[in-house]
Amino acid sequence: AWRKFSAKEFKTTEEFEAEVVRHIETTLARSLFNCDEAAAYAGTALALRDRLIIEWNRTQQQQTFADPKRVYYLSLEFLMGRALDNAILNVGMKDVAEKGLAELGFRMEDVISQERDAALGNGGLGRLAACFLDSLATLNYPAWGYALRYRYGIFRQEIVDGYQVEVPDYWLDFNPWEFPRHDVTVDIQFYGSVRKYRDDSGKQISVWENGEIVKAVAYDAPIPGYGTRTTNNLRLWSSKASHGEFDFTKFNAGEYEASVADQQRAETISAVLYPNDSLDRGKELRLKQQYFWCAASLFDIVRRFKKSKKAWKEFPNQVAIQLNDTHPTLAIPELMRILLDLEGLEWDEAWQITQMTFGYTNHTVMPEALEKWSVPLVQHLLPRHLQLIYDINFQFLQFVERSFPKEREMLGRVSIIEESEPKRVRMAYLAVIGSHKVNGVAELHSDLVRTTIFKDFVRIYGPDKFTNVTNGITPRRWLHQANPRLSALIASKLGGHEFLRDLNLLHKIEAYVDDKEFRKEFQAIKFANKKRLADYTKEVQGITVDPHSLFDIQVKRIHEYKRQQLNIFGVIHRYLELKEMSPEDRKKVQPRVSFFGGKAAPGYWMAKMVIHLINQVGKVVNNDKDIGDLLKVVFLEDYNVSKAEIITPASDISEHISTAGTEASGTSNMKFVLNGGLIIGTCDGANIEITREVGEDNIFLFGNLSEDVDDLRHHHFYGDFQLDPSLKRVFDTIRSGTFGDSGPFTGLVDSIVDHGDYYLVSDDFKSYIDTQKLIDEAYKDQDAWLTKTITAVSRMGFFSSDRCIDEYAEMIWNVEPLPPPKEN
Ligand code: 26W
Repeated sequence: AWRKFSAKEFKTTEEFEAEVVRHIETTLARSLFNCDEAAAYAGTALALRDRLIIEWNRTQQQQTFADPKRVYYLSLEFLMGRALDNAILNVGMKDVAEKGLAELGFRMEDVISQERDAALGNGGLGRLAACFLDSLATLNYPAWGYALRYRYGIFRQEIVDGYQVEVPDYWLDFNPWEFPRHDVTVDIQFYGSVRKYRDDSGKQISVWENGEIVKAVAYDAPIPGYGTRTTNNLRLWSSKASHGEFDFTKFNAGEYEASVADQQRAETISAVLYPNDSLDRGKELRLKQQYFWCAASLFDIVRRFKKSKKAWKEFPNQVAIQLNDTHPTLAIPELMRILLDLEGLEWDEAWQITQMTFGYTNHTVMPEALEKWSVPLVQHLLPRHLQLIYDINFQFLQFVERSFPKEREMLGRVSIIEESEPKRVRMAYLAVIGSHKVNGVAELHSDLVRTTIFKDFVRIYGPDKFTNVTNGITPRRWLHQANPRLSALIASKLGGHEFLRDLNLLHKIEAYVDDKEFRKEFQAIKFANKKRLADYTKEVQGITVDPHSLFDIQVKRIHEYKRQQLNIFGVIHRYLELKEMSPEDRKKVQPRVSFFGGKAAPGYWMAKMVIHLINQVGKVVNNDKDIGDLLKVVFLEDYNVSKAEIITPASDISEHISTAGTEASGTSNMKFVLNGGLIIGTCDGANIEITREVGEDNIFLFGNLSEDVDDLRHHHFYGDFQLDPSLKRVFDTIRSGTFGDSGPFTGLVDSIVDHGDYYLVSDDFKSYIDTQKLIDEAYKDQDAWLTKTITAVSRMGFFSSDRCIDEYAEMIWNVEPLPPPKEN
């Protein structure tokens, strides 16, 4: 029914084509005679954009008039990927565009692939934020995303001689999806000092002055919902020198260079996305980014609130701000600064408003990822905020002291200020203290949040402040767009695409698990998707793989805790077994392709050596004539969102094998199962809930449990550590030079043999390779395998990010949807 909304749609193919042509000729000033795919992309994007803008403006107007409570999602990362395909889908004109482009002589797929990814994120956290925006718009929640407009997104990865090389990602050359708002700017202050005085009534006033000013300029991007006219806004801030082009006083004084240098320094703030996703490095520029973005966003939010002329106590009824990890935690003291210093509220009222406004999502319990800013650095850059943080801490510790008078040691443990040298601000504690709800992202993770890092805070605030919202993924991108043929098959059985808005409807396809025709098509789709990845692998990596093989895929950031090393050691083990098999036995072997993909943080040596090892093993195995198609190893270069859309639908098995208790949730696990692949995984993150939903028979779990990890680690040091014998053989092979110079791999091997095997690779190795054997056997029974995959897909409804967003809305934000008016 929603298709009749006229503003979003072209009525005819001709109308669409005319608009594409008009944009190519006039907006781009290009002749149709040399119209290449890049021009076709630009014309299509611009034509579509015109339709989007109408609904975008309408939505914003409606929200302004209705003035409902809004959600503001503060995330330093939004890993959006490409916009065109999604816009075409959400505007509801896939068929028109496909036909129109064909008539103009283009294949839609080729045109779509002209677009560069908007890669403003590292991995899971950034992609989650992108899925959330899609769901927020689809469910008609009045919501804004706030982030930075990085000139360089996550680096492009090239593999040279088997090593990762980072190449800058300058992505803004042509970006039709952003709209500069040169009239929406905010002055942001850094450095300076705080002057205190008493006003006539004797009230203490703090003035932050004599700082350096940098301008924040807003760039907006439309976020269309699926099957609705709601089009929300993603606002990205760009930094600029406060005096415009350059400083005229300096210029006139003959200091031309200095004036340009000032400008460049200001623009550096939003220049580049930090490529670390699990290590806090405490760099000043990163703190600058965080404050710049928080201050600009809060100013914007407060400005919008003040337009409604409501009393300050109404602020939490109008505004919900979600902190995506601790990166935006400075928003808490910044709101306090606005309320106290600029608006003149009293402490208690300001604090109550602040706490009621914020919610904090934690995405990791690993200590090295928890942000702690050095006190001298904060003092220097944000003197007023440091005072406020100390004031917040003082009030909080008083409260703790009153509540637990007999537990003095607790005060030091929970203090926002860590008494180290130098002292550091524990941002996670500040986030907990300044929010009314704290959530983890999968059940196990939320339990760990409650029992480990925030244990004391559960006692202080009571258990209700801490909750769980299990992550989800948008079925629009991760089913319909990535796997159109599977989406069509499901739609053909369910009588339409409603399941894309209500993913629980998928359970109805379980009724077709024995349906011959359905099974045939389901299997054919999987094969076609594997064929597509095989073609891609040939084209890009130059490696030939047989799509009849079992496709085993692990794509995610490279990290020791995610244990790609376990996977590649397993591959080496498999290779050694194959080598010693008789020709007879080899005939019975299930051929397999092991795909890897993912970026290593540029400074993360160990992760880079894992990439190198994978490539070296690939070189040897793939050229071993003796082994042929029995085993191939592929490292897919530069894994990103648009590549994930090709890779995800092509797995038979995907690997989610983190050390138990370390992967907060994982979200690609959900994507792979939704696309008809099974999982090999540990009892970690959302794997546990996936098991609960799809059933134990439809997933391959292995390895030690989270509750045993501490004891195992202890044992490595104080007990007698026995290296798994098969793993020892793998290490001997590496050391012997089978995969080239073993020097680069010393650290990898030593971390397990000599340095305590923190990630329990040895402890889990046997269980891992045994489970891989089970998988080989299970895969040979193609009928039973197919039954498992279909069953699993039908039970994945829970993992829609729509469910997830509804939970946030109800439990944390207390916001209601604002549906678009009926078309008159
Ligand atoms: C300070 C450096 C830094 C930067 C980013 C530390 C930590 C992060 C993120 C929290 C890392 C991240 O992406 N975490 C992932 O979040 C996903 C969404 O909730 C989860 O599915 C993943 O399990 C978790 O690793």
